Amino acid sequence: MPPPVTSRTIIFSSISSCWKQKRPSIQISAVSYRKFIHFALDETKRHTHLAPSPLQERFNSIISMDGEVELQMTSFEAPKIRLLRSLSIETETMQVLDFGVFPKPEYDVPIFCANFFTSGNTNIILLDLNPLHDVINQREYKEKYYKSLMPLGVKYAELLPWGGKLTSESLKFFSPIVLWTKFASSEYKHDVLFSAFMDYYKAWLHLMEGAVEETDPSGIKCNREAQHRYLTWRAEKDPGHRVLQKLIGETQTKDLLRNFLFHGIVQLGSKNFLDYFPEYRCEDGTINERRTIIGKSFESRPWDTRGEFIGSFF
Ligand code: BLA
Repeated sequence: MPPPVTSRTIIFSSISSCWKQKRPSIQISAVSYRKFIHFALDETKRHTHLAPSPLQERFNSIISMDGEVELQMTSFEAPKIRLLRSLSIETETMQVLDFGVFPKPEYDVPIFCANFFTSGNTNIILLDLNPLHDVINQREYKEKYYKSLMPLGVKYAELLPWGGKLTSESLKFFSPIVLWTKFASSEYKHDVLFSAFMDYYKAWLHLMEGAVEETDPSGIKCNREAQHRYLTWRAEKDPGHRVLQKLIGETQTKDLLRNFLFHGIVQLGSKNFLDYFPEYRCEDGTINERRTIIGKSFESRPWDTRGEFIGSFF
């Protein structure tokens, strides 16, 4: 019989040496992010009409090169949503969720972003409503979407404290309510993460529901380019690349990144990575493989509780 579905299940190992010592070793079975995806899909369906994405046919399941790991993919679209997609990996030792929702260019709402990497006892977590436009210098955009969400962000930033220094360039893709955290697995932390995910997703759906369609072609162009720049950044520099490459090799990883996870790179614009991020250009014209040119920084949370940016880019 399968074990009951809880975020953690305690298994008493039957390894004989443990029993001999009358001290069963306690193993914590792997966390699962499956319920996160179920919640998001159910909740989305309560607000809008989800239709399968044309990408679903080609991106459904990939088996790793060693035949041991399955990467599972799901994708949908909706009247205001260009692409809702998830990638999940669940093995005994590693659990990954990359869940993202990208609005159509007619809407300037943020991009929903949940990236969870769990390996053994370690959890590397990024949860945010990634802003489409600059929230460090553009007060209007920041206030439009994040002012009312600050109490939510402050609550969870206390429960899931800042994860320490990170690629400085990434910060411009984050909002004042970003949750960037690392923690050792515990039932409590995973429950908090699930609550945060549910609350952030409901908040995002609410923004989406209230979003008014942009009709001015220059406004649509601006949204499209901002999303294209975001996709271009992530398809090139996302920290998960190395793990994916190890599992499925370079060619399949590139295909997965460009045509599924960050689909839109080809469709939404024609600029390339170096057009957007020229500081990564090497002398021979190639892209610098380092993830950061500036270096890692932001030891502590660079946003205050009112959503003011208090960090510095030097
Ligand atoms: C680490 N993932 C990180 C870090 C961030 C993110 C900020 C800290 C390292 C750093 O400084 O960059 C996540 N960064 C993001 C996100 C954005 C960004 C979401 O700029 C969006 C704009 N992570 C995944 C997936 C895997 C994964 C799918 O999302 C694996 C398949 C792994 N992330 C992963 C690993 C690390 C990490 C292994 C630690 C190793 C490292 O720092 O390189």
